[in-house]
Amino acid sequence: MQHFLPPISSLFLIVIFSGRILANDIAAAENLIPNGGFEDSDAPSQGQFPPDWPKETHTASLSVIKLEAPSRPESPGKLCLKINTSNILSNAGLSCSPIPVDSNQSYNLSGWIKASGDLPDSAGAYVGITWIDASNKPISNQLNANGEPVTIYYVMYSYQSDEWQYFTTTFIPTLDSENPKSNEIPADAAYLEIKLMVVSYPMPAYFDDLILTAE
Ligand SMILES: [Ca+2]
Repeated sequence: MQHFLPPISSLFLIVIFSGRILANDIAAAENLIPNGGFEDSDAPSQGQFPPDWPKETHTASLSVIKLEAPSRPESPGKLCLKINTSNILSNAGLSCSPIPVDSNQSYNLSGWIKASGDLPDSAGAYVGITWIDASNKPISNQLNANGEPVTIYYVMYSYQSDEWQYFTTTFIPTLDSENPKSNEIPADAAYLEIKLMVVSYPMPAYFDDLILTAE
């Protein structure tokens, strides 16, 4: 009979392990993106900023911003964000409110994106991020081909199919501030802004269930 009873030390380890799983589950539920699932709205609407997504990324793109039902089939919510681009307006997007971050901490960003198929001479739908310093200035660690500061880093790109695609990416504190990598958080970052965009793509794109968690 005693053979089947684990020693006291094993029982103690099992309890500790269970506690850690529970703690991880709770942490996973803490989405740092307000309204990351686009559910905070009275009704589907067009031409309005969703709550907590207050900024356009392109001039005059607000007219094609729409909250639409149904959402992604497996989503816990009912609405998703649709950027309803067309031949008339093929560039549009919006940004969330700046999210306070600690540059010494790692973060995971995940979400779902859906485009409307491949088109010749067109780009597609993008998820981008911008790190912002304590004085609300976008941080740039590199220049583009025209010598202009790059402030948006792209973490997901889609054009193909009508299927929802999942993406997940982890940002870590910068290891070498002289040679920052795209998955590293600049040491002077105080905020993170997430940008959902359609670029040179005259067909709708959809976004849903954006989640940012501290690791
Ligand atoms: Ca949703």
